[in-house]
Amino acid sequence: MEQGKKVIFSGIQPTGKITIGNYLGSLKNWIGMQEEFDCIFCVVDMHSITVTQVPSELRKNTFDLLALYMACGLSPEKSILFVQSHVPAHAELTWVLNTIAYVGEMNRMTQFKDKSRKHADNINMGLMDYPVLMASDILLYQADLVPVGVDQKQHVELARNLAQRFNSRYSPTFVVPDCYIPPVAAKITSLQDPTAKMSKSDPNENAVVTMFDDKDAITRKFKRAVTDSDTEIRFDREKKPGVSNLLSIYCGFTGVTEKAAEEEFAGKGYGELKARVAESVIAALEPIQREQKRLAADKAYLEAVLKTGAEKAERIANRTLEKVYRKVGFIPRAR
Ligand code: ATP
Ligand code: LTN
Repeated sequence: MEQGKKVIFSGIQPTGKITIGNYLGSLKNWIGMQEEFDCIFCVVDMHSITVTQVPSELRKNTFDLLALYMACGLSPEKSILFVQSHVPAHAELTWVLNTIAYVGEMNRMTQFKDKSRKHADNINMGLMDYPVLMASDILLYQADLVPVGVDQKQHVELARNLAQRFNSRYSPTFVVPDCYIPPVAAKITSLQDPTAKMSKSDPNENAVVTMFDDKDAITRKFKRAVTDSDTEIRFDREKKPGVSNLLSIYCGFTGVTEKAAEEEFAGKGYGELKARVAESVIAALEPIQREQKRLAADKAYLEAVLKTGAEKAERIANRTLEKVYRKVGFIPRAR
């Protein structure tokens, strides 16, 4: 870590197939940050067991996600890439932060309420504690900036509050992180219900385009995407959420501005819009998919990346955890 550079921390859960929403809202924005900042990117496997997982699938998804990170352009030379469960400090700091997080504020977290509704048979303590674990991820590395999709803003706010609360109750310890929400495509919505977030746990396959979908699947899903009954192609999130979502996806994958996209599609029909969006997604995903496949087949390499990543991450995390333990009054273990 270089002195004076800002620190970036972010992560994605290895639950199922990563969607183009995850990619545009988070992963894609991390790539360019590697040049300017000290970046730490995590596969947050501990978060994913807050909903029921099949262990063998979780293992596969973890490697697949790391391979996807690298295929998209995250470099283990430039950034720290690691798996959350390899660094015990995440769980350890969570315990301490739990003691300054209030049940009332945890109960108000939107994602907790949503997931409690979706998984009514498994409202476990981990699901409620999820945002505190996320705060630990961020605060352990003294991150200045957390690039996430808009749905995670409330969780980053909680991390800020916990950092400030700890700092004022004990003494300055944590950097108070800022949230970075991308200017375009911060919330890609479902292709079947354009008012709902595109989510990798959505059981309706047609609603979601994943980073692993082939050409035919992508074309088919966009063809079936819900739009509206008028014919005009323009951004209007309120009145035309489906069309706006398609335009956002197009802008996200091509780098074209919103205004330019509107001009490009002026007077065209929805059929053409859908076909062109599909083409832009296919063109962007094809090289990523090829590289992801190649990397995922090289387990030994991925394991080596994770080993180095965990060692680097642990050094930083343990420094923060030691400070925290000292401040709360835990006596140091004799060496
Ligand atoms: P799940 O459906 O399993 O809850 P998820 O699809 O919300 O998962 P996460 O692992 O929770 O995925 O999120 C990873 C990152 O992707 C976060 O930064 C989140 O804000 C971002 N993200 C998720 N869905 C979208 C979306 N539809 N549009 C933009 N960003 C998104
Ligand atoms: N909760 C996040 C994933 C996540 C995360 C983090 C993101 C876990 N820990 C730390 C940024 C920083 C989500 O996207 N659902």
